Amino acid sequence: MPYTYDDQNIFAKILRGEIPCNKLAETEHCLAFHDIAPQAPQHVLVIPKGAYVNYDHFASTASDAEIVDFTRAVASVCAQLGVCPSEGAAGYRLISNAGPDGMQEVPHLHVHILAGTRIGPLTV
Ligand code: D5M
Repeated sequence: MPYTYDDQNIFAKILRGEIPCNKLAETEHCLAFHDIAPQAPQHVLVIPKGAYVNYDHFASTASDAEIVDFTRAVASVCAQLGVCPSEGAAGYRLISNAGPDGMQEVPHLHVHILAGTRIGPLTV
């Protein structure tokens, strides 16, 4: 089934500047902003600027430059938040929900960065 992207989703509106966000960082291909309903003391979303529904859409169709930029942007935001174990901090969790089973609400690829507390075990 081909990927269909709804350009009326809320993150597309943020990218077009139609609604505000609490921006943390921006790169050529990505935007990072604070989640509006934080689930941890630090809860940031990183999104590509391109029109990708989810991770598998992005990984199969984005350019290498976009993929590298996105991967590094996530790590850079973790560093900015001061949560990287490689720098002696206590760590973080990355989550990217996809589709109904993943309980994805916003159909634009995003990675959640959750940190600032001991995140519980993964459960289903
Ligand atoms: O998560 C979608 C996430 O997007 C959820 O944690 C709330 C967040 N959200 C929704 N609207 C906004 C705005 N306007 N700013 C910031 N964060 C927002 P999902 O993985 O799709 O379930």
